[in-house]
Amino acid sequence: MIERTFVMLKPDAVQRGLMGDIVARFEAKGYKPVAMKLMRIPRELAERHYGEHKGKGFFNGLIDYITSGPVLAMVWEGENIVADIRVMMGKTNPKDAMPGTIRGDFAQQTGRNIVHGSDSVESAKREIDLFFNDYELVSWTRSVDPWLYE
Ligand code: DAT
Ligand code: MG
Repeated sequence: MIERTFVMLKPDAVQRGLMGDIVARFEAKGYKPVAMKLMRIPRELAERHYGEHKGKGFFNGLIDYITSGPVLAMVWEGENIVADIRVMMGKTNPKDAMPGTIRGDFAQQTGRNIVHGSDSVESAKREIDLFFNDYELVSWTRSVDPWLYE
């Protein structure tokens, strides 16, 4: 199934100059970019995005972190992409993330784990809606698609 997922490179990824490395992994895998924007997340949007964690001990720190600088908000498309990008990201705590994963290769602490990816198709729809207008989602045909999908 071709799906879309919401991926966000967090302020530490932007500050550390890792955007290109991470985007390159998704491109190399053959995923198709559908939307990208560099933005500073308003606090209210951050709280809605992470609504499921409201009331937890780390919530305020998480909101401070995610609003502390620009993020790269993106939508990517591909076969089974929602679950598969979670695998490419690695475990939430980078200490448990395998080498070869984004968090395993580039991060050390849960509170600085550099990347967000939707955890289900439903979450992806909700998060894409939160961050992007319809006109910002680009549907396009790519000439290499027959070399990725039979
Ligand atoms: P994920 O980002 O892997 O989907 P999550 O949805 O459980 O993980 O949590 C969202 C973010 O909140 C996570 O990327 C980092 C932060 N976080 C989660 N659990 C935490 C904890 N126990 N202590 C500190 N930060 C935490
Ligand atoms: Mg999550």
